[in-house]
Amino acid sequence: PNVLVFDSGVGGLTITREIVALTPNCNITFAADNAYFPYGTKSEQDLVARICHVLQHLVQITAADLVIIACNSASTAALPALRDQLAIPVVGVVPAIKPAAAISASKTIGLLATPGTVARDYTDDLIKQFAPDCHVIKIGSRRLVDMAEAKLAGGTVHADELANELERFAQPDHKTMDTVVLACTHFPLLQPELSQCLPGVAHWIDSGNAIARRAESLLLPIYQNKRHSIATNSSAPTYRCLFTQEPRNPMFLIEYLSSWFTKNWSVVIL
Ligand code: DGN
Repeated sequence: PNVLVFDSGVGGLTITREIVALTPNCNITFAADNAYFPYGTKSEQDLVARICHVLQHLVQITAADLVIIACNSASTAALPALRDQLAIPVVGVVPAIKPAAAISASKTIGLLATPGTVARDYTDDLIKQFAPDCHVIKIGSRRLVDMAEAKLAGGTVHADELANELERFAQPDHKTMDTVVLACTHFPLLQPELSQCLPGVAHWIDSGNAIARRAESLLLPIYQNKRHSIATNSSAPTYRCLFTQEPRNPMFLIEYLSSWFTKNWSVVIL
């Protein structure tokens, strides 16, 4: 099977990593629409138009059997439109409020996302549905996305800049916050730095593993149809990254990917 994982930037790689770990025999294309980066500050209307247009093309050229929208900003805006448009299953990544509410002992949860995701009704509905008994402190940050992008282009994450962005979480009345939802796929890339900055947070929740399990369950019937075994695939799977414009430091990115994956990734600019 061919799996397409999509984001506006390198954040979707955190979801890709979990998918490769769980279903290593799929052909994986990670596609970043970096020519239209960042999605996190665009209007819902612009995102729906752009994502539907790009995905139509990407699904065709990759012969995808399954697409994963590995971006909370895109998923909370465009999932219904994409599901209407595409004939293949579409998995979205949305804030993991439910597991966070279940694990938080203090019932004070931080939600770290892009400004778009934080402001969307979709996110408020998730909170109402899954965390009605929790106090949810939201931070919408575009800067953290840039910091994650810079890190994967070889840059340094500065602790004081990170602390500045997280200042809202440091208010005295937020001392009881024990759980933070990483509701942007870029943010697990900053996990070590975030933990250092907020040592009091016991649980950092991202959607990677849950999404990979959902993808696996949708892929099983596709494997069966294609007469492949999910455990052993005779032909070696291919892994590649597509970008809609040249990434900032492709050599560093390839090196970074080789620290995650045993197999080599090819990088293609569309
Ligand atoms: N990775 C995206 C998300 O999960 O919301 C954000 C990327 C962006 O364009 N800001």
